[in-house]
Amino acid sequence: FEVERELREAIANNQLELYLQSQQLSNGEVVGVEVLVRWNHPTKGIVSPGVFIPIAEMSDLIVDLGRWILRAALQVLKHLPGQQTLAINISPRQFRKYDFVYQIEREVVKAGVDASRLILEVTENLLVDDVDDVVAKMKALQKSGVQFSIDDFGTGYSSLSYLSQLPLHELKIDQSFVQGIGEEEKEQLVETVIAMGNNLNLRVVAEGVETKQQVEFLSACSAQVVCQGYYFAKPIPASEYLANQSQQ
Ligand code: G
Ligand code: G
Ligand code: MN
Ligand code: NA
Repeated sequence: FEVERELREAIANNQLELYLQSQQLSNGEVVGVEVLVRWNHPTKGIVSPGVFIPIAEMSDLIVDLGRWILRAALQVLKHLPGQQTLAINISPRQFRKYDFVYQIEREVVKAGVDASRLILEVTENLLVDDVDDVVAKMKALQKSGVQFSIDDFGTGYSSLSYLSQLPLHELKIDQSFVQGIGEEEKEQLVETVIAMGNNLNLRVVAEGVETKQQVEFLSACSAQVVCQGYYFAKPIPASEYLANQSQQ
């Protein structure tokens, strides 16, 4: 696999770059960021993770890639102001590794960051099989303070009974629902997920927020809902994000 070889070189040659997208309350107050990785390919330019993550996931390459991202992201977390959180996407194959808990704990300790500001985003499909293993790992990491978020919530196959067994901190409403704001059925779904999240004491993040109308609908559902999307900010290189922060 040509791309796989190139991707190994990319890790070794620092061609991967972390981008950050801010997450804010509807009044604009920033509460955290999501890390979105990019590949600065020497000839192809910027390659999207939507292209290379699935390739990395076909082998244990995702484990090395995941470790690189985690290390780089924890260095970013050190420089985020106040109590802002930092969210990282975790691939199922990475999560499934027997030493996943140890890997995360070790890197957190090495970086010297407050684990409770680290959020690991997993998708519902991780919960489709071997739920016991998933629950055990999440509970172990929760003891260290690490938080968990369900990404793309509403698009997967997890059951509510499994979700209720998990030590979760956050739900991220999938952007397809947010972009449906304006249509009655989608609005009802968004409203229902926000109400459920509030009842379960979870932080609710709406993804893919692009318009003022969407922000107004979301904030009318709940003043605590966190918005992430182009309306507020695009993902930008972490170096740029941190430079902007220090100017404020
Ligand atoms: O940033 P978008 O920007 O294009 O991301 C595309 C997809 O890649 C999303 O599904 C996102 O969750 C995933 N992704 C982005 N960064 C990472 C990462 O660091 N690790 C993993 N596993 N997935 C990522
Ligand atoms: O799968 P995950 O939810 O981690 O990935 C989020 C994806 O959504 C990334 O590809 C990110 O670049 C993209 N994204 C972030 N904000 C917006 C937005 O406002 N609109 C759209 N269409 N995509 C967005
Ligand atoms: Mn995500
Ligand atoms: Na998502």
